[in-house]
Amino acid sequence: PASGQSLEDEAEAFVRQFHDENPGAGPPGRRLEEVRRSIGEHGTYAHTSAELAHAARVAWRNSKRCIGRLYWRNLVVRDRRHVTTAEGVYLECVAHLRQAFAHGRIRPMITVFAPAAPGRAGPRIHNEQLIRYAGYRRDDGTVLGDPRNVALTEHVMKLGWPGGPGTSFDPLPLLVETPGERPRLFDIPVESVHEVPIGHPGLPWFGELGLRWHAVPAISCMTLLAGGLRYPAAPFNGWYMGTEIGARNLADDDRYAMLPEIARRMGLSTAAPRTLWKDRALVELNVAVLWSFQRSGVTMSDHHTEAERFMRHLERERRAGRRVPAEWAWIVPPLSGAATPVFHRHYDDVDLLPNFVHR
Ligand code: HEM
Ligand code: NRG
Repeated sequence: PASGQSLEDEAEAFVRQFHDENPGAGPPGRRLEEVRRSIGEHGTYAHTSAELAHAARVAWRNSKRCIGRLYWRNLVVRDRRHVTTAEGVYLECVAHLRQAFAHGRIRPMITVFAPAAPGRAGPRIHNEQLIRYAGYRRDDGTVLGDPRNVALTEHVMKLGWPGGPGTSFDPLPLLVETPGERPRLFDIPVESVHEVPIGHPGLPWFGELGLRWHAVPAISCMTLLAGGLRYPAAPFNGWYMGTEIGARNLADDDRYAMLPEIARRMGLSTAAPRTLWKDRALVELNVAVLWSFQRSGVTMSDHHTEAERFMRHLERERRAGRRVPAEWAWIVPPLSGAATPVFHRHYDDVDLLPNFVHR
């Protein structure tokens, strides 16, 4: 159990919430009896598939760092609790990527594998996301690829990964651990890693930078907590908001750090901060990312649209009589924060269940 309550109490709160929010399911009495009996006899219980789907959607609704929650009811839930082998987990992750990509019309989706049970951990995916780019540390201390993933890259290479082709954008293999098996590595088929090459609508040289990014952000390092049960392998995805790539992944000093080169190519003086060369390079990089995803037919939202949607979400949830937990520092976009409505207010920073937590 997550909240410090007993399994029984968390299970009961969850079952009551499920029946409250799904009047079609009738009163909770019989289900509560059943769950109590199962916990008494086996030390655990199993969610019904309807409960599991509700748990995943509400966990998204309660994700206080996520600006994209307006569509929480539309989350597609793939119930794969019967899949327990590493190979099975890997194959289902590949299927998830294909179904979520959906030819570019990205669908928010979660695949839920077996929960942890008394005396048996569930399966686990060690990667932070299903698709991550390798970061190879060179002898001079610099990094080829994504510096964020140096530790994972070194780890999988120790486990036998021979390394990719040696570009700045080599997808890492999936590292899956199941109870009773050693962690195993699986290459994601190249045709399952959809990527967008980055160009710019008005700067012809931009494509020469060779930048690209994967289409689907699929977080695989968080545990789904619901009704006192833990689902350690429950990868989920939505679509990207442009700033995640344009103002962070490709821009941060400790990531791809592209701003100096972009500014140089734009002919800006990088001598003094007050010329705002970083800001001007950031804007063009973000224009490039948004334009490129659109050109490739891949769903992506901009931070103005996503902030507007989040304001609608706040209003809709208020009318439903629910609190909206949110963390200001994560909700406000990393570019033009105060030019979006989400900047100009306070949020309710509270932890509700079901939820996703870092391991
Ligand atoms: C965080 C956008 C879908 C759960 C975030 C962040 C953004 C975002 C911008 C902050 C990320 C960062 O700063 O690194 C979106 C958009 C979606 C979407 C545009 C489109 C539908 C989802 C879905 C789920 C989800 C489907 C779960 C079912 C989360 C969680 C975090 C998060 C748990 C916090 C991650 C962490 O602590 O590292 N989202 N999201 N989001 N989102 Fe969403
Ligand atoms: N910033 C991270 C992804 C974090 C989650 N963002 C989403 N989630 N859009 C990155 O890879 O840049 N989602 O489920 O859609």
